[in-house]
Parts: sequence; structure tokens; C-alpha cells
Amino acid sequence: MYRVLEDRGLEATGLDEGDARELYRHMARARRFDERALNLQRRGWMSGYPPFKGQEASQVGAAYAMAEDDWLFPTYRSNAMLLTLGVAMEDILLFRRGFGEFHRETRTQPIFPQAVPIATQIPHATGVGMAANYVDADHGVVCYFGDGATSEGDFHEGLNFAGVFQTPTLFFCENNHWAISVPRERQTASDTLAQKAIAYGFEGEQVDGTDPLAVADLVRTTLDEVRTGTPFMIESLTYRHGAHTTADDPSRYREASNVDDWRMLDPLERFEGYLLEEGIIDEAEVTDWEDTVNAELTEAVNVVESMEPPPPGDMFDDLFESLPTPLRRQRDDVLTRIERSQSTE
Ligand SMILES: Cc1ncc(C[n+]2csc(CCOP(=O)(O)OP(=O)(O)O)c2C)c(N)n1
Repeated sequence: MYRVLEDRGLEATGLDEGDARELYRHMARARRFDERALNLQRRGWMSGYPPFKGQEASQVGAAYAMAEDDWLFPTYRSNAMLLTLGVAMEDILLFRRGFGEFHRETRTQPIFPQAVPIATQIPHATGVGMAANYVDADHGVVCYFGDGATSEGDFHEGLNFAGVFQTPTLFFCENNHWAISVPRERQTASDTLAQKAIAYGFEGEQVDGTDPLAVADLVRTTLDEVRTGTPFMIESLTYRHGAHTTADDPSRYREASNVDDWRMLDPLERFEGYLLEEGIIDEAEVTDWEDTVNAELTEAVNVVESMEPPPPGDMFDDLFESLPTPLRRQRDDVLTRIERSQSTE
């Protein structure tokens, strides 16, 4: 497993102090976002939220290492990646309040919609890699998924075709050890998830997902290879510190922790400690950054609150060129019911 923190340190990587500082800023910003989003959900501000606490180093490290034209296939869990790639906080919050994704379009990165059906994005990511080969494009494709996704047929089909067609796809599996209430050891009898790549004809490697330097360094160097048409799989080892979503109560199926080692470390505290000790950041910078992020969050929440809810019919837009009959009926039914309820108010 690749790790550099508290071991060989920054010097062992192709990153410099500027990168380390940026990684820290993205992580601290993502953490504050996650905390605020949870609080907002508890106030009834949005119906549900999937927290990513414990996974910041892994997600920020991977996103930070991507080039501007690399494609990302995210899931509901990977909001720290979206934030790092320039998706505005208010965009993510708006989505959770029922607006279309990327409502305000602040990003330039090609990012697919978040996959909620598990693993469905994996064949898509392979397909975009095949398309890149057809048109001789030189971008890479990063496909994010969780440990649970490796039990789906789509995972095997996607990796199989990636191997056969040598697609420029990096399969980035974030093993947070839980798929809702199913622990990693009930997911597969394989020693590692990374080794599954070998069966499809390419390499896989494990990385300490609580070490942002290791993740960013590994993703950057593997993406250089991947873009030349060599698929690769990374298993990033993290731990889901919180609930699966705000609709979940993890105390029903797990003790405070089922692992008792480095995976339980708080990646933000760990990295902050390292950077302070190395003199790469100082306490004043930590506090200043926290103030900046809090102001950004307050502004994002204000923007979202100032927007009228989207018309309910919107959810049927942008699905098909022309809406199939069953969906057209559903849309008409929704709109008629709303009209009726408004006229009886
Ligand atoms: C095809 C499909 N089956 C079942 C579900 C219900 N479901 C939602 S999240 C989840 C667990 C996914 O775990 P993992 O892939 O490890 O990702 P994580 O939530 O830990 O990020 C399941 C089974 C779903 N969304 N899609």
C-alpha cells in the first residue's frame, strides 16, 4: 500500500509545498461544507445528505491530481471531489434541494451526473474511454465508486471491456469499509479490491486514503499512464466516519468502529498536524482559511435560500429528446394534482 505521510514525506512525491498547502485548503473547505450540509439537513433544509467525513484526503487528493480535461464519473458520495474540481458549493446544495445538477455551471471540468444506482457509471466511464480512443482524444477518465460497487455486474463488465479495449480509464475505488450496513469482508473474499484489476488484464494498487499526498501523487502518476491507453485501478482505503446518509443509523449495525488502526485517523487532523510540524502552514493560516470558508458557506446558503423552488415539472426535462408515454402521463398527473391542490387552497 502506497503511503508517504509520517514516513518519507513530501520529498518522496512529485508534489511541492504549494501543492501540499492547496490540498490542505481543499480538505478543510470540504470538511466545513460537509458539516454545514449535515446541520442544514437536520434543520429540514434538504431531505437527505450523504456525508463524506473521513474521506476528504482520498477525494481531494484524487480530484486535485486530475487535469482540466479529464472526465469524472462521480457518485452521491464524492462531493469533496466536485468541490475540488470547481463545482460551486451552492450548486451542490441546490441539487440537494431539488434543482437540476450543475444549475449554475461554474465548472469547466467534464463531470457526469452523480450516479445513485450503484456501479452504473462504471460501464459509462469505460465507454467514454472507448470514445476517446476512437477520436484520438488524449484526456483520461476517472471513475469513482465505493467498495459495494465491486459486487455489481456493471463493475465486472466495465473493467472487462476497459482491459479488452485498453481504455484510458482510472477506476478509483474508495473503500470506506461499509456499503450501508454490509461490511467490506462480506462484499468479497478477495484479499484486496485492487487485485481484481489483474483478472481484467491491468494493474491495481492500494493507497492510504487518509494520506492526501500519497493519493494525489499516485493518481497523478497513474493518470499519465492511463491517458496513453492503459487502464488502472486504485483502491483507496478510508473509513466512513458518519452515517451512510442522514436516513441511516449506523449504531444499528456497527460498533463505534470495526477497525482499530490508521484507517480511523481523521485525515484532516493528521495532515494539518504534519503541515504545522513541517512549517508548511502556520496556525494563523489555519484560522484565516476557516474564516474564508465560513464566509463562502454563508454566502452559498444565502444564494440558495434566495432562489424560488424549481417548478415540479422540471424533473421530467432533459431525460429524453421526446418524453415516452408513461413518463408523459406521470408528468401530466403531477401537474394536474398540483393545479388542483392550488385551486382548493
Ligand atoms: C443498483 C443499486 N442497488 C442498490 C442500491 C441501494 N444502495 C444505495 S447506496 C448502497 C451502498 C453502496 O455502497 P458503496 O458502493 O460501498 O458506496 P458508499 O455508499 O459507501 O459510498 C446501496 C446498496 C442502489 N442505490 N443501487
